Amino acid sequence: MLTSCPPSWYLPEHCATDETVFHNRRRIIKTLGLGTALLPAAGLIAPLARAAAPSPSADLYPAKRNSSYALDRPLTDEKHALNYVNFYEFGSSKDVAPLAQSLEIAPWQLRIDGLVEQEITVDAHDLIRKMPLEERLYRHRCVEAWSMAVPWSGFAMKALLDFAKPLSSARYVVMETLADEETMPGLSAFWYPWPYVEGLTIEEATNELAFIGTGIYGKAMPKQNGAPIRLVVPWKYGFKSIKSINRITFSDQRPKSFWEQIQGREYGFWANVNPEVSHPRWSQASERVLGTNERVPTLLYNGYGDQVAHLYTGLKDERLFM
Ligand SMILES: Nc1nc2c(c(=O)[nH]1)N[C@H]1C(S)=C(S)[C@@H](COP(=O)(O)O)O[C@H]1N2
Ligand SMILES: [Mo]
Repeated sequence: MLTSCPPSWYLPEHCATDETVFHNRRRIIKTLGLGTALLPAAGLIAPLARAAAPSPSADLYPAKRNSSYALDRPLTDEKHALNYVNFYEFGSSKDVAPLAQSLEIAPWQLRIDGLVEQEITVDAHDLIRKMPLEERLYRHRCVEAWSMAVPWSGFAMKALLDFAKPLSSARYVVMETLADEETMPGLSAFWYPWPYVEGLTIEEATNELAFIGTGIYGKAMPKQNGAPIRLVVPWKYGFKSIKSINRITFSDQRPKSFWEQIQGREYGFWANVNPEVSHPRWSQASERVLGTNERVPTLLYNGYGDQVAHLYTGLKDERLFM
């Protein structure tokens, strides 16, 4: 999306506060000094050992396929979906799958707080075991104009809301990714507003398509794809589908998402797919299919208009498509 250098044309809002300047100094020292020297060891040796440990919920897969979610195109070859990833916590290249093996996914504390009947911290693997797991085939469209079609395992996000019991005053679900400097080398890019944050309205989160991904290709979620739990919202650009969630907050305030904080002119809250609304720097009319590199036309709401278009009828003044 952006390069790994601090964009000279933009000062992220969070860099303007004194407190952040203080934290950033620590990170600069880490980045320039010892941190860099240790990267080969921390980035390659320890992760290999951790990668060997299977997920504690690995026995739950494959989950039964829900045939209501079928596709008009072939599935993407697994090797592409698992090795061409966006996960900025591990770096800004697409090749971070080996680095992501340093993520420690068990135990995984998931905090549920804000406007809920009772705030709670649960272990993600215990939660997954209680949820109605199924497999769905979904299209995925990255804002960078590449796409894939993959079999996700997981459960309807509605089931998570039923578990969390938000108050009627809650209007948004705000999700955060773990931000751990020890295991996530991408966090040394101090100019990004960590932790990664995303949000949906309650209406979006309870729409039947909104899915919590816990696996892919009939197996527990690989670390690089957002283990142990991530969001999957296929009618929106891929950056909305936040990985490795460790906090879910119910709020009456609309959150400012990670990419919106970095460059609000290019990335907004709604981010619904629309081939007719260009990104300020490129067209969204077509997409490159991972694996074949074929170019195919992009579809409004990524082809899911029947299920979701009604969510936006009263919101004509909003920037729905970026
Ligand atoms: N925490 C976090 N979540 C994230 C990202 C990220 O960098 N960090 N990248 C997003 C983007 S841009 C895309 S396209 C998808 C990619 O998911 P995949 O690697 O499983 O295909 O994850 C999204 N979720
Ligand atoms: Mo993306």
